[in-house]
Amino acid sequence: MAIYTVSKTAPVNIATLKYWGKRDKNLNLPTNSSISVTLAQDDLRTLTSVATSETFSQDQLWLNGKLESLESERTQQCLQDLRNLRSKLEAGDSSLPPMSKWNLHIVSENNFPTAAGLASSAAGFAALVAAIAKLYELPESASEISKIARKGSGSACRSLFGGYVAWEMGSEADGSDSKAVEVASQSHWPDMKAAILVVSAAKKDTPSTSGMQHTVATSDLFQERIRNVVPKRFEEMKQAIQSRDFASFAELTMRDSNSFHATCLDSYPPIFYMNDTSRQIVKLCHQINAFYKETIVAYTFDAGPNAVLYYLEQNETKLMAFIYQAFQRNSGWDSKFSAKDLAAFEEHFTF
Ligand code: 2P0
Repeated sequence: MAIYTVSKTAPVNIATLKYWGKRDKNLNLPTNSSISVTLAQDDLRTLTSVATSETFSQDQLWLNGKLESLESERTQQCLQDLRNLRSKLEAGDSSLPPMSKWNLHIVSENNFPTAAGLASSAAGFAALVAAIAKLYELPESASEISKIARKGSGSACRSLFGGYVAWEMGSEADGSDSKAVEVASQSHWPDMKAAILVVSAAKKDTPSTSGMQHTVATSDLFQERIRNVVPKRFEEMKQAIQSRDFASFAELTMRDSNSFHATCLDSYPPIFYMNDTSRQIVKLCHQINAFYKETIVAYTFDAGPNAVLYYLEQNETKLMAFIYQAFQRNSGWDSKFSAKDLAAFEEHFTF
């Protein structure tokens, strides 16, 4: 009996305009559109291999070497949607093997520690859905397939594309227009780099799904964010990416991270994702930009304390000089950058 098998990778994506809030929990429909940058294929990514055969007696999943349950409603939804599309294909071509009726074996591995507090569900669901879509030879576009990944985890829809990606929130109640689209390919702005500063590897204490529902239900500031802040920012950020305007991209990114965390703080009781170290990093980035009299770095924080810094490759030495210095001087992040410190840095480094 034949076994059909396919492998796919999907990288982690880091939002620069944050998804936070659902208007439909079951379909994972967001309250606002979002934008992200997908990391390169050889950086943080999930590799998923799928196999199907008439002989497999049940669906099975091995995640990072461990047998895991496939029973979650979200996963079942993704599998069902993919099988429905395959079934339609089979109905039109009787020469195709009837894979839609067969069980799947899925092996999925992250090349980064799942416990490092870095978003893994986005890459995980994107790789799962992309691998099965390829196995089933589905003709649908990446945007169409992204709608299935979205049901697994909202942010997963954006990892179906490389480069700069928008998740358009859509307006249909059935989610048929809530999908990811490419804003620009990675090669459009290839010198963009991301550095991840792991502040804490501990598991976050408020999971994203319940955290965002709590914010939607209790924060007044959140209403202002989705009505009056994000729609304008969505257009401005796409424009900044298209015109490779780093200063604008960086300011919008930092403002949006701050806005998202402000709505968390405005939730009642409040949710804290950033910690003192995160806030030191925010301060440091602003000091670095002030020091160079040019915006060379942007920070962003997701539902946890770890920082992602965006910068252009040509500014790497300028940025890292400060980052290493901050670590060395303080054996941690308890840094206070006085004017004297900054003057000393200037003497110390030739950029
Ligand atoms: C984002 N986050 O845009 C935002 C910013 C976290 C902060 O997407 O419930 O794991 O699975 O749809 O996608 C994290 O939320 O939530 C997230 P579900 P998801 O990247």
